[in-house]
Amino acid sequence: MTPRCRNCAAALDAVFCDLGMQPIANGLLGPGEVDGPQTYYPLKPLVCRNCLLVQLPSVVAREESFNGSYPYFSGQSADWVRHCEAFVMQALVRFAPWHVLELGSNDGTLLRMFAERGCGEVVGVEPSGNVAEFARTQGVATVCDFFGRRLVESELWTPRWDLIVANNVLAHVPDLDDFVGGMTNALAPEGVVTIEFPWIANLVEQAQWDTIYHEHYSYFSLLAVQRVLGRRGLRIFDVEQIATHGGSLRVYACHQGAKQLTQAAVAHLLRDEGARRLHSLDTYEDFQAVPPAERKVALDVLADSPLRTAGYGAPAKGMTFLNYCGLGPETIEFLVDSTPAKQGKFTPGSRIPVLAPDALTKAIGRVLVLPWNWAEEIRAKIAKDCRWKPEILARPFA
Ligand code: DWN
Repeated sequence: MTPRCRNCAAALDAVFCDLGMQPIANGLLGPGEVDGPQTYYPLKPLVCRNCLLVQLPSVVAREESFNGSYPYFSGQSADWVRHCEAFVMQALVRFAPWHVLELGSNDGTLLRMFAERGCGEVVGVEPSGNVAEFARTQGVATVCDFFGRRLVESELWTPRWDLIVANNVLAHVPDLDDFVGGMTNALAPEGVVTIEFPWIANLVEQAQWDTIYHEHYSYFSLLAVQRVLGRRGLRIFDVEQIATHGGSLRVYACHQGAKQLTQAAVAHLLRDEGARRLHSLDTYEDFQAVPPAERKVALDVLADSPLRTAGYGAPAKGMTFLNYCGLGPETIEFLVDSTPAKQGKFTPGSRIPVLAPDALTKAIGRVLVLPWNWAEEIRAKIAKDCRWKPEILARPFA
């Protein structure tokens, strides 16, 4: 059956790229699973000829990724915590919200900051039970469920939310109509929605192909998000570029008829996207996901080395990289990651053990930083903790 665009329902047949069969990126394996069978799904994002939304067909159910053993806890990165602090202060000054709702609130890192600064009602919605439970231990009221129209009608009912925050969650939503429709129904008449997402301009122009994985259903331009929100009653009134996750956008939206004045930044960035040909189907159909040189360099550099190599960080993006390049424990002996939920597990597909950072001993002469988006923070940690100064590598290699 021909897949349909999750924004406009047009038939999808234009291919963005094809990264072969890949496991679920955050589907880390327990010790009892590492030798068992694994499930792989086609990682072949398509682009809608009608609205230019780049997207993975919904071949993987959201419950496969977001369940009781989701291993990503956003507070593990100090740079991310600093990013949240800056946003919270900016949002409090600009909007002075009382009722704050965060969608995909993860471990409560951001919401706790709103609660500590006196907001009257602070609630998170997080579908992964283990992460939601952790947030509750941090004192953050968290509804463990998938957000959408149904949840709004059942639990979050009255449209009282002055600020709805959706950071790095829109890409994870298979049913955009249900999710964004729920935002519209929950938002106070003069409320504001803020949405952060990796900007597809960087994926295309910097070949950030490893950010494509089974967990990210969609890959957004500003134009695509404007169309997704516009079809469900929301208007983008401001936008800014931010540095997180390889370069993202933060958009500010409100009800179509709300008083917020649309800032010139929106038109400017749309014009910029046009100039970068991101409003042209050809740009997406011609996308060469993995620079051939990079895959070869990865294999030459990593596989043919006298140095024993470990990886730093076990990010979802790292799973695409390891599996697409065919790198396993014979090349990268283990990964270290500060997230307790990832330690003692094995990477999906490549079956590389994930250990705590103290596993990095001087026997390791080379370290591959898999979350290149946090390379600076990780390089500083390696410099401080590894007195023998291992060689450090990070994408892009070419
Ligand atoms: O969209 C998503 C983004 C926001 O976060 C989700 N799909 C899941 C996740 O993607 P990711 O796993 O690629 O994100 P990160 O933030 O690049 O992952 C960094 C990993 O590295 C984490 O497992 C934590 C770890 N880490 C560490 O061990 N020591 C990170 C830093 C900075 C460190 O110092």
